[in-house]
Amino acid sequence: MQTDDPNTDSSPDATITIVYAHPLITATKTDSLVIDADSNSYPSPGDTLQYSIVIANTGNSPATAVYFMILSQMEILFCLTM
Ligand SMILES: [Ca+2]
Ligand SMILES: [Ca+2]
Repeated sequence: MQTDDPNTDSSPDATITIVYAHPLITATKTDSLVIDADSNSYPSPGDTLQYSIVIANTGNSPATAVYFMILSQMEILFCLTM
C-alpha cells in the first residue's frame, strides 16, 4: 500500500524521507591517581596516574578512518605539575 505525500498534488504517491548518515564521534579522557607516593591526595611528581580514554560513535552510521592522537606529552607533564 502506497502512502500519500501530503506535500504533492498527485495521489497516491509515496512520501520520501531522506535520512542522512551522520556519525557522531566523542572522546572522553579521564585520569585517576593510582599510586599516591607522597600521600598528599593529589597528583604530584613521583605518583602514578592512570588515563582512560573512551571513544564512542553515537551517530546513526558507522565511522571509518577515525584517528585518535595525543598531540603532546606536555599535556601529561602539565597535569603532573598541577
Ligand atoms: Ca500526494
Ligand atoms: Ca601525590
